[in-house]
Amino acid sequence: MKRDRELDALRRMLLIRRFEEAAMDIVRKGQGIAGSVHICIGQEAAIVGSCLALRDDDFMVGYHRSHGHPIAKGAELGPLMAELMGRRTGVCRGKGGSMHLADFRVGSLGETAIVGAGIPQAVGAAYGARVRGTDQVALAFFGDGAANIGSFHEGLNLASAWGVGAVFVCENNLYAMSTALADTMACDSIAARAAAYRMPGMAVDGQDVVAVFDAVSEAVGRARGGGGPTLVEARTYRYRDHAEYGNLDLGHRAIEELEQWRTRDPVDLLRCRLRAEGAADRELAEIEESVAHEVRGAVRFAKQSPVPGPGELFEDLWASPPLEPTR
Ligand SMILES: Cc1ncc(C[n+]2csc(CCOP(=O)(O)OP(=O)(O)O)c2C)c(N)n1
Ligand SMILES: [Mg+2]
Repeated sequence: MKRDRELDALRRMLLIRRFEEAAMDIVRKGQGIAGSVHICIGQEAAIVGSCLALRDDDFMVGYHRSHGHPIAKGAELGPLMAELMGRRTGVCRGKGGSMHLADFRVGSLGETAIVGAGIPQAVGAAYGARVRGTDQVALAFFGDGAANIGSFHEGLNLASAWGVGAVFVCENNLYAMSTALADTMACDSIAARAAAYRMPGMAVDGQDVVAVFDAVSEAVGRARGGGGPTLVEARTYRYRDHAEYGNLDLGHRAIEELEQWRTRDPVDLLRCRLRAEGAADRELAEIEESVAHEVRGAVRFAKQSPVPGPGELFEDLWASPPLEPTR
């Protein structure tokens, strides 16, 4: 990875972290995010390393823990925060919320709360690119829990049978809600499952953005060149609970495990690498400052935006409503 790209990776990873810290703050203070948010802090290298391997016109599908993915793909922060807050200026005009961010302008096709459901969608997007005769690649992100779901197997099977340009990136954070992967998976490698679908499987250190970028770049190159799909397993860790309601509850895991992973924090690792390569503290501090400024602006934009009115309820939906609203 070239130095400029490493600096860009740091910027994007910090954007994700600060954006999510701001979102957690809004949730805790009850300032306008309904329900919970699923925080990806700790997993930023897997997300950014993968998205940096894509072209702007490539496609990306996220999952329920996917505020970071559109950010890594280049989406504007203001409309994303506005979506979390249900505002009319949100990427889905305030009707999707935290788990349904889609920003077609950057190839972010959307997210879903149905575990594993994005995987076949990416296969469809990759197939669509072939039908249109473009060389666009479609990348699906998902968790380790999704790798035990039927749509993972259906999606990988068809992608390989049809040889489409899809890349499957599993963010293995070792848990599905409060269930440890070790308790529910019959083998200890998700990447090894690729063999069953006659595609390459790669396991990569998900804390190291450069390692992820290199692995996913190889997979994207193969997909774009007609070589078919690849499964990449990025081993990583989430710092927060499954979903964020307020205080951290480590009921299902040991604090020592969390502290151990924090010693290999993805943002810290990249900062260390950049310093070793000669980056000045001032240069890194400037990135921090501009990121903080951007996130403050996004929060201000979201809070100042109006909520959609009742008359907009049926706008932008897939089909027209069969019935008029009664009130
Ligand atoms: C089909 C389906 N089954 C169960 C759930 C409930 N559920 C939501 S998130 C989740 C765990 C997902 O774990 P993983 O795929 O590892 O993603 P992570 O939350 O760790 O990022 C479950 C079981 C769901 N939303 N959809
Ligand atoms: Mg998981």
